[in-house]
Parts: sequence; C-alpha cells; structure tokens
Amino acid sequence: MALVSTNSLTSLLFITSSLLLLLGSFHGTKAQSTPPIVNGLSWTFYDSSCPKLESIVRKRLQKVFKDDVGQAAGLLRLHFHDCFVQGCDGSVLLDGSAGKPSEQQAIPNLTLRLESFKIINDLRSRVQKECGTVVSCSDITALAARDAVYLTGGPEYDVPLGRRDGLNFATANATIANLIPPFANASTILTSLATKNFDATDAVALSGAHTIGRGHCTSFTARLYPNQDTTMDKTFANNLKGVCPTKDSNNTTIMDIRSPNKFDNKYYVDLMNRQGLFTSDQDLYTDGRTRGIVTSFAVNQSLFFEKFVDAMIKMGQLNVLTGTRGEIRANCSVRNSDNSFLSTGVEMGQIGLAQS
Ligand code: HEM
Ligand SMILES: *[C@@H]1O[C@H](CO)[C@@H](O)[C@H](O)[C@H]1NC(C)=O
Ligand SMILES: *[C@@H]1O[C@H](CO)[C@@H](O)[C@H](O)[C@H]1NC(C)=O
Ligand SMILES: *[C@@H]1O[C@H](CO)[C@@H](O)[C@H](O)[C@H]1NC(C)=O
Ligand SMILES: *[C@@H]1O[C@H](CO)[C@@H](O)[C@H](O)[C@H]1NC(C)=O
Ligand SMILES: *[C@@H]1O[C@H](CO)[C@@H](O)[C@H](O)[C@H]1NC(C)=O
Ligand SMILES: *[C@@H]1O[C@H](CO)[C@@H](O)[C@H](O)[C@H]1NC(C)=O
Ligand SMILES: CC(=O)N[C@H]1CO[C@H](CO)[C@@H](O)[C@@H]1O
Repeated sequence: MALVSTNSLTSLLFITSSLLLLLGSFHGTKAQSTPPIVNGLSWTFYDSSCPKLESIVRKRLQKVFKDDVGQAAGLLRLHFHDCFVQGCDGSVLLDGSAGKPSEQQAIPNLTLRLESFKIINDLRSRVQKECGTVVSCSDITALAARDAVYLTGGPEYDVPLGRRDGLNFATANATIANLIPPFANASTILTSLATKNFDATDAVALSGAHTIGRGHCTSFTARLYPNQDTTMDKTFANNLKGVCPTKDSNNTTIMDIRSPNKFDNKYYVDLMNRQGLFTSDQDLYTDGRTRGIVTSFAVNQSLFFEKFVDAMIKMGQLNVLTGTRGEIRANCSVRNSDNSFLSTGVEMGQIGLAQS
C-alpha cells in the first residue's frame, strides 16, 4: 500500500538526484577541495524536491544569529555531537523517555544549548511547510552547522546531503565513549579521532571550532584548582579565576579571548600564547605532533579554512544512513513510530516515512 508508493517515490528521487549529480558537474563554484563523498549522499540531493532548502535555513539563521550570535556555536557543536555518536543520524536530537534514555541524558550533552534543539525544530517546520516531509533532521543539522561557520565569518562550503534520520537512540555510554572530555591530552585526542579516520591535521582543524562559543567553569576549573596548570598564561588564569571563583562555579566564559564571536584563526594564536581554555585545546600546542599544525593555522587563516572544510565534510559523513535506511522524521525530537501526531493519522507529506 502506501509503503510501496513511498519506496518507489524514494528511489525515483534517488535516481533523479544521481542523474542530477552526473549532469551537475559544474556545481560548486566555491573554491573547495573536497574529500570523497559516500554512496547515497550528493551535492544536489534536494535540488528538485526542496530547491529552497538552503535559502530557508540561511535566511532564518541570519536572523537568529543577529539576535544572539552564541546560537551559532551551539548549532556547530550540535552537529559535532550528532556525528561523533552513532553517526550523523539526528539521534542527538531525540528526546529521551522512560526506558529509552537518549544521548541528551549523557553528561557531555548537559552543556548543549536548549535553544539549539528549538532552532532545529523551527527550521524543520519551515522546511516542511515549503517541501513536505522530505528533508531529514540530520541534514538540517549539517546545514545549520555550515551556516553557523559561514555567518560568523568562516568559510563557505557545500554540504553533501541525503542523510536519513536514525531509528535508534544512542546510549549514554556510547555518548561518553565517543565524545572526548576537555581534560584529554593530545595523545587521547589523536588516538580517539584516528578510530574515525581523522589524522592529526583533521584533529587540529576540527578543534578550531572553538574559535566561537563558550565553556562552563566545570569544563576547565581542574586547571585552576587546587593547582594552576603551568602551561596556562598567568594573567589568563587569574581572569578565569574571577569568572569561576570556585571549582564548581555556575558560570561560562568565551573560548577565544581574541575574537569570541568570529570564526577565524585566532583560536590558534590563543594556543600559541598559552591562552587555550581546555587542556584538550592547549595540549595541541604542547604536543610535538600537533604543534607545527597549530602554528601553520595561526599564521595562515586560508590554510585553516581549507583544512577545516575538509574535516567538516569528512565528519558530516560519519556512519550516515542513506537510501531507504532510517526515516525522515516529521518531528526532530521524536521517531515517527513514537510520534502521536502521526499515529493519530493526521495527513502529512508522506515521502520518506517508510521505516522500521
Ligand atoms: C577535540 C575534541 C573536543 C573536545 C574535548 C571538546 C570539548 C568541548 C567542551 C568541553 C565544550 C564546552 C562545553 C561547556 O562547558 O559548555 C565545547 C564547546 C564547543 N565545542 Fe567542542 N570539543 C571538541 C571538539 C569539537 C569539534 C570537533 C567541534 C565542531 C566541529 C566543536 C565545537 C564546539 C563549539 C562550537 C563549542 C561552543 C558551544 C557553545 O558555545 O554552546 N568541538 N567543546
Ligand atoms: C555503562 O557504563 C557504566 C559505567 O562504566 C556501566 O556500569 C554500565 O554497565 C554500562 N551500561 C551499559 C548498558 O553498557
Ligand atoms: C594522556 O592521557 C592519557 C590518559 O589520561 C595518559 O594515559 C597518557 O599518559 C597521557 N599522555 C601524555 C603524553 O601525557
Ligand atoms: C561570572 O563571570 C563574570 C565575568 O565573565 C563575572 O563578572 C561574574 O562575577 C561571574 N559570576 C559569578 C557568580 O562568579
Ligand atoms: C546556573 O546558571 C543558570 C543560567 O545562568 C541558571 O539557569 C541556573 O539556575 C543556575 N544554577 C544554579 C545551581 O545556580
Ligand atoms: C596559506 O595557505 C593557502 C591555502 O593552502 C596557500 O595557498 C597559501 O600559499 C598559504 N600562504 C602562505 C603565505 O603560506
Ligand atoms: C515534537 O515532539 C516533542 C516531543 O514529543 C513535542 O513536545 C513537540 O510539541 C513536537 N512538535 C511538534 C511541532 O509537533
Ligand atoms: C538529563 C538532561 O538534563 N538532559 C538534557 C540534555 O539536553 C537537552 C537540551 O539541552 C535537554 O532537553 C535535556 O533535558
């Protein structure tokens, strides 16, 4: 019944976008040396099914960031957390419920911004109004992260699209196992990222996302109390003690003291001046394997942007669900099978609801 037509429509779209991919080799006028893209994702995925997708997201986020630029950092981090835990499948967006703990309940999530989830759901409903239920929440999250970078001064780049939303919650344990803590050293970062096929350049470039956004005291006060981390600049440390008078202060501070809201290469200049906020930041300059990369990005922003784009495109393809796997969620916070709105039979754009 509906399933059959849904599936054939999906494959029709799939064939159409593959054709477009072949025809569209002129696409991408931006200077962008891209890593290979995985089967099932394409640069033109929604060109026929939702041509206004990218402009809807961009226009809305322009307004959101104008009101509060901090939301850009929140959205960039959300995409990172989505991709590192169980792949870029939108699982980080799922609300937990009794017996079904979600990624959100895991410790590293506690500092994700509540507003980020609201912004994604708002974008989702704007896109849905225009195109029906064809665009996945994981793709919206990837586009929002790209726009967060671009609209705060970073590089413009194309995002391969066609991710589908996962049906499984990631456990709190999987979340903790895949997200690196701020007290990690460079060895831990390199080893952990290598398991996801990132090299040292990727690791240093991705960490450059900390050129925007904030951290809570508890993410770095172990560097201040009881003993001050000797790799930290003394004036910087004293200022941080003002922001965080005790180890468990409930306060936040900016991560890049030179240009906290601008996506640029100043984060690396901070590191060279021993003003990195987390151990995981500062140790990239202490460790001989990554120090030269930090320096090269500090002196050449174009180089940083180029490597960051490469690494983001790689990150955005981690364990993606494509084709007929997963689903297109009608509400980013809940799986379709748990969506009471859908199960009461209210009519929706049906494309992509084939699942489980
Ligand atoms: C290398 C491993 C990484 C570690 C250890 C790490 C750790 C952290 C921590 C502890 C925070 C602050 C949380 C808080 O206290 O509020 C944070 C914030 C942030 N992280 Fe990372 N992170 C890493 C990699 C990344 C990557 C790969 C990205 C994106 C590409 C990213 C983007 C961000 C952003 C934008 C913020 C600011 C969020 C906000 O202002 O709401 N991080 N990170
Ligand atoms: C999760 O990790 C905790 C602590 O390491 C462990 O006690 C627990 O059994 C783990 N749970 C699952 C479901 O693996
Ligand atoms: C890095 O951290 C790990 C885990 O805490 C530790 O075993 C290792 O000795 C550290 N490496 C260096 C070079 O400090
Ligand atoms: C929070 O940090 C600000 C500086 O960023 C500082 O002025 C304020 O006193 C801090 N609040 C607390 C409760 O420590
Ligand atoms: C911590 O700060 C946040 C935001 O400023 C506030 O909503 C929360 O109630 C505070 N919590 C405690 C324990 O002070
Ligand atoms: C900076 O990096 C860009 C991009 O890789 C490169 O084309 C350029 O030559 C570099 N500039 C300098 C001064 O090294
Ligand atoms: C999406 O799901 C959440 C969690 O069930 C619910 O609170 C919210 O109202 C839903 N949003 C829409 C637009 O249906
Ligand atoms: C346990 C817990 O506090 N989980 C939170 C994870 O983050 C989301 C968004 O900030 C919250 O809605 C959850 O309550």
